[in-house]
Amino acid sequence: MGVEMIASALNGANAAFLADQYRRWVRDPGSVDQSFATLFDTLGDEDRAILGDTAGVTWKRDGSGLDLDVAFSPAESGQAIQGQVPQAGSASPEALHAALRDSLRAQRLVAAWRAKGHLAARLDPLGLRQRTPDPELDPAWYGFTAADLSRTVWLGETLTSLMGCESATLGAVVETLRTIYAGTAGVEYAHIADATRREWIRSRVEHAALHGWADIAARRTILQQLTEAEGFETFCAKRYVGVKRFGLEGGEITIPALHAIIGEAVTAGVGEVVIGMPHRGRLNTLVNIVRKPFVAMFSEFAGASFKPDDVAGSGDVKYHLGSSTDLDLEGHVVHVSLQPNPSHLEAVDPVVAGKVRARQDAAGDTEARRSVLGIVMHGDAAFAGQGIVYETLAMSELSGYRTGGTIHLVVNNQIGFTTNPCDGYSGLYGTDIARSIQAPVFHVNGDDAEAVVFFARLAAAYRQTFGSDAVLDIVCYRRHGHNESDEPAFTQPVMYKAIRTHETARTLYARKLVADGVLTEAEAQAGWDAFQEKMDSAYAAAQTYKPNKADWLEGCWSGLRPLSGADLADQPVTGVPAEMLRSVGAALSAVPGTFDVNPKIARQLAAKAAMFESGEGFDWATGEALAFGALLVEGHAIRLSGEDCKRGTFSHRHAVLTDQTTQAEYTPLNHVRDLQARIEVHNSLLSEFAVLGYEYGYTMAAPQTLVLWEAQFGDFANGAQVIIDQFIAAGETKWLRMSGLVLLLPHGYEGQGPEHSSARLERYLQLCAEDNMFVCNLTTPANYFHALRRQIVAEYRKPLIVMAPKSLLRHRLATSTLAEMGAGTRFRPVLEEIDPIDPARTRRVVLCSGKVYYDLLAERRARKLEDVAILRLEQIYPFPERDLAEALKPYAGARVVWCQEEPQNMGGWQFVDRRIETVLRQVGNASDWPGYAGRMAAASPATGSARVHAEQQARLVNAALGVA
Ligand SMILES: Cc1ncc(C[n+]2csc(CCOP(=O)(O)OP(=O)(O)O)c2C)c(N)n1
Ligand SMILES: [Mg+2]
Repeated sequence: MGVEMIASALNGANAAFLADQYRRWVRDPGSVDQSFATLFDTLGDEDRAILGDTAGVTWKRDGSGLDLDVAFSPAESGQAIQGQVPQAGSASPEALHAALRDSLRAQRLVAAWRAKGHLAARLDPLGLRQRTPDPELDPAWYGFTAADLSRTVWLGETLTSLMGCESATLGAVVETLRTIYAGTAGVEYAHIADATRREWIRSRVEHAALHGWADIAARRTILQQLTEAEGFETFCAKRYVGVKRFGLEGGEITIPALHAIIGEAVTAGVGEVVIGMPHRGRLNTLVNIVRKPFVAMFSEFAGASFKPDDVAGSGDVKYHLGSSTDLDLEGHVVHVSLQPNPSHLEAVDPVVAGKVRARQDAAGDTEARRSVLGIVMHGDAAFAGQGIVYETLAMSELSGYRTGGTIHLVVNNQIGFTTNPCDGYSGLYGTDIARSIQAPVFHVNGDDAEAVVFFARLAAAYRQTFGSDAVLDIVCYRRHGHNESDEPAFTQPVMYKAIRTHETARTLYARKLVADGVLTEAEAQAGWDAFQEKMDSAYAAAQTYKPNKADWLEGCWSGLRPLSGADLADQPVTGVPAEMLRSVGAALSAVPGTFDVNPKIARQLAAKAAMFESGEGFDWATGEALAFGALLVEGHAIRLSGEDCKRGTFSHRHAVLTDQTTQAEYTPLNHVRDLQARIEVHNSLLSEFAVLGYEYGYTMAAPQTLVLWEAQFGDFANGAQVIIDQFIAAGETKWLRMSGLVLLLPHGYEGQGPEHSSARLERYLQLCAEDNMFVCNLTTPANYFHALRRQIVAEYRKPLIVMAPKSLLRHRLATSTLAEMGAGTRFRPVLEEIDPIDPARTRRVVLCSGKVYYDLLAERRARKLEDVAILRLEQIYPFPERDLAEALKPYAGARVVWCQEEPQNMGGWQFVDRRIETVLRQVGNASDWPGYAGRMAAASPATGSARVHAEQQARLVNAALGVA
């Protein structure tokens, strides 16, 4: 309709003239004749958009001047036809109508190619995967016939940016589009809503010649990097036949791509790069990118450890280990590290992001966040299948978690173990999830080395420009089986038939360079031989090589040391002078006069002030705030993140207050005194796996910051089980990487049903050995205060798992005094009887942990029992054997009973029973083993019925106290 109207309304004008009028009208509606103004006013959105594009009124050059932005030179295209813009009135209305229709249709065609051209790209080096041609990329879809291809169409600015002219034959336009968008790279960027970003990509992709950019030096460098990548794999295959290394063969171009990303980023100011990656090609990356010495690598191949013998630790297989180095890239020094990781694919993604964030914070780069770059490599199957990929992507732009963009490099070998892509994901590409965060995705054929390097640099430049994630999907193949002893032809016979005759990326590239006269065949061969010789000598040296130091307590970790047995014998002093606590208290109970505080919060602030006046009645939240405040005053930053943790799930924390008029936020703890560290509290996205992984990653690079993750309810942490099992519990012994991360896991049986009762204490206890972490089920704010401070005051770092309270947050008895946190005080792993119970007359000792203590205490007081003592085990691991023995000694004649709320197969019982037994023997107690009072073994942690809960709870309390 619009098209017809324009054509007839013009009556003798032409498309170019029309576009010019439109351009003027957009700038100033009064500058054109009223009839045009009326016409343009009545245009529909789509026609207006097309006309706008044609007239070039929406297209803005951003002129950022990156050298990737190779200036377009029309001479290069060879197909461009300089269009003649006919003058108004020089053609018949019919001809003008036809020309205009051509223009508008061709516009749609161009738009389709920009959005969907990647579907026609030749991405598979094996040429096996063919997509059905997309009709929207065919001129016929728009009504053009084969005869129309030779007709000149006028496309104005649209074509200038593509071909350097305003008109060209339709055939030439299609050819140009095909060359750019359907060559060896497919660019997905049309989904990006921000036009500036789209234009940034479009202009670079359309203007830059993918293959013209590399000079001789650059081409020789790419060949050298391919030689090193392939040379290393070849050498390992020859020397270590059948040894598992998850070789990179078929995807060697990954190494030049990594070099390119790092090089581009460093030129743009990046000083540090943190890499995470899976098994595939890890050894290659270690030696060729992170510069792990070949000699160290080959000594590990020979079975030697990665660490000196006098450093404890169980170690890990070599394709999980990390390493780091300082590289000097043409005068720019960059620190590059590769994170260790477990087999669990993609679990390292958020860990890398968290570590990057910590390094940025340490550098004071808290706004732009460009100084430290995270690169995460992925297998194609894992990227498509693992939910943690999405969770990590989803965090990337959030204020508490952003890192200025991560570069994702997918080593897309078109297979996952034995699984074909058609069974690996739904949708178009295995990378489709990245579109959900507006990330551009560059798919590149791994056999086109220069295209891969071009897009690697483009991804890095995009990240540096916009501070957002970008994805480089290198489509390659896996030359051998999943690992070195696997037979791929069982399941992929056709693919492997093609692979057997497919030449390596290095061979292809070397031949190309020889053909282009960049170097001679002899030179290429000499490069290969030189590298093999280098490895031969490293191999020889490896036979006697011994690592002389472990790399774990350097840089920001210096000053810390591994935990020793003596550390557990005596708790460090974690109390602080009362004046310091009071100064924190003053900040906690006040808001600026201009702040419109919620009236209920105002009452809470007054209650806090009263605590400090009396020195008594400190509740849980205040104990926590005091621990935080004292650390901040001492110069330690704090980072707390989790779902709704600013306020606190149970509305108890209010670490960040909200102005009732302006919604402005105020964090009292950041106002204790002028020179203090800062606390950051972040409400996280609704994820456990990624957020816990992220905070763990943060602790990797911030040993002097107290980092806490809080679960909404404790058992939601099981969504993050991989981080707990593979990183938190075992990271130190496997990789020599300490973490002081704190997990706050709300726990306690209060009738709220199966999922809101238990934080699955038993799971953590099962993971405890070799003093790998603290597991506490605390009952007093003071002990919580000390446990938190111990995380930083100690000279080592250990994760701390806290079964955190719910009802105890407001329990009248679950309070502490200021004196219990004062100078000289410390954490108390066992709390003894608080009532005047005479040990000599005590018939029964109930040993318990956590909230059930208060149920027992209340019942004993109600029944006025005077021969039952109640002791609390505040720290369950490391098991405080000596403290427990001290506490039990006075009750030699009493029966000892373990009481827990959890079912018998859960909670602490199965972990503590034998340990208590040992202590009973030590102190010569009358009972040889502890009795059990708790819920019966159960499949589900708790009943859904509040009534049944109450009955069970009363029964177990009575059983513990030995009453009916
Ligand atoms: C979370 C997880 N599940 C399963 C595995 C077992 N596994 C190891 S490699 C692999 C296939 C990975 O395929 P892809 O991601 O494409 O990487 P590629 O080996 O092809 O490089 C599988 C299933 C694993 N390591 N981690
Ligand atoms: Mg794969």
